[in-house]
Amino acid sequence: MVSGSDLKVAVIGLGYIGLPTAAVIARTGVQVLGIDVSEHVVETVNSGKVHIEEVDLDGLVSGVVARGHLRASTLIEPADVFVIAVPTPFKDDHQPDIGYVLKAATTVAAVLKAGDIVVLESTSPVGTTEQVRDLLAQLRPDLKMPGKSAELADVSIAYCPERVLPGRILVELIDNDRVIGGITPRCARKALAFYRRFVRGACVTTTSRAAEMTKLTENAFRDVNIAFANELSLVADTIGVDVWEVIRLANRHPRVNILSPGPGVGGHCIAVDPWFLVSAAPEQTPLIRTAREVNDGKVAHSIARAAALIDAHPAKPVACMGLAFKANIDDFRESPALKVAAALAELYGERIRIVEPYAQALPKAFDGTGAALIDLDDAIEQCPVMIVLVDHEVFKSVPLDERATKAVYDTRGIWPDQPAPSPATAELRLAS
Ligand code: SAJ
Repeated sequence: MVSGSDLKVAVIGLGYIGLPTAAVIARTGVQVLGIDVSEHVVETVNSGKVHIEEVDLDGLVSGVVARGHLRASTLIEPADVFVIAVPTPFKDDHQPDIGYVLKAATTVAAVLKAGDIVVLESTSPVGTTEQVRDLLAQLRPDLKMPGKSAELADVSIAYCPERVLPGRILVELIDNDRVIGGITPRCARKALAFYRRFVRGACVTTTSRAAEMTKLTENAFRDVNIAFANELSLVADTIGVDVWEVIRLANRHPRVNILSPGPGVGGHCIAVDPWFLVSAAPEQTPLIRTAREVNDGKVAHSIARAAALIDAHPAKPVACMGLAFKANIDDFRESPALKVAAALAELYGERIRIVEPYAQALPKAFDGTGAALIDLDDAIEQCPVMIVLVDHEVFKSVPLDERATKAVYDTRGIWPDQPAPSPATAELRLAS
């Protein structure tokens, strides 16, 4: 591999993973070219700005762009390392869609040369990296591809999943351990040398297929564990017990660590990736599939419980607290909080007030419903009914004396000291 600052890296896809990755690599002094299909994204990055909210990303991007280490374009250029970080959604039937990955590989094929490294970072079904290799082989018959023959390959191809947590991306990109799966051991070693340039965590090599399954396993593990917490919340609701107290108590056991129930599981990873395992082995994955169904089902349950509380307080304004898919971020994609709030806005119209400090305006889902975006202070003043949907820090800090008289449905358990609802409301809750 080319050494030092002569190294040229192209990152394909400047989204939530690609842009921070490109910026972190550029910070090491390497020349990074970010490729995106969106003119808007390219222009934003080239002007030193960011199109996504992530802690400290704006300062980092403006710095590396100003120093000339990061540049964006819609057009690919030759490079020494290609990092593919594009979305891998699923289709309506929960089958994975690797179309963007294959399109990115086609883009790379146009400029690929002997000695280059191609790394796929997108969460992908097992076997995708081999499919990328096969596509590159088909498009570039002049280059020897790894694993195709006993001959030494011209290019190295590996899979290295991102595992960063939104809100902590810049820290975790550096500190988390990385799993690097090569099509061949030599591919893995080449990719390892690249990641060691900017990763402080341990870099562990394996095969591309094991690395692909590892990534899916991590997110399925979290989904199954959240489903357990969500199922407990359904049991507790049915029998009239405070699930938060039960979890706090159970977690005092040295080998029990139950996660938190919520209004469902959102984001573009945990609610998606387990389906890639289910689709690979449908007969062998009843647990993973059921966990997905339990978590998805929590949205309807939360709507019903919120509606019961709202019905118990006719004509009163209702504050829906939060729209983001999780705490302290501005990402509303696949958000259960947004789904619950939008359904309540459809049902109750202008009675619904949305509090979301991370939104400038209400998302399209609220168009025509009459729901309004208000700030937290107005909600505390105006709304006797409160539905907590996101555990934003700013919501947690509302003291009891400002909410003691409110009728609250707290899907996130952020206000453990909230007085129990009146008996009439409790009955409605149990009936829902
Ligand atoms: N959630 C709960 N209860 C919990 C924890 C989470 O309801 O106890 C909900 C959140 O509110 C949110 C969803 O689950 O709606 C997912 O949030 P998250 O914080 O668990 O995960 P993500 O989607 O932000 O990031 C995950 C991480 N994976 C794991 O923790 C195994 C991250 O490390 C991955 O890099 C990321 O997916 C990804 O890109 O795959």
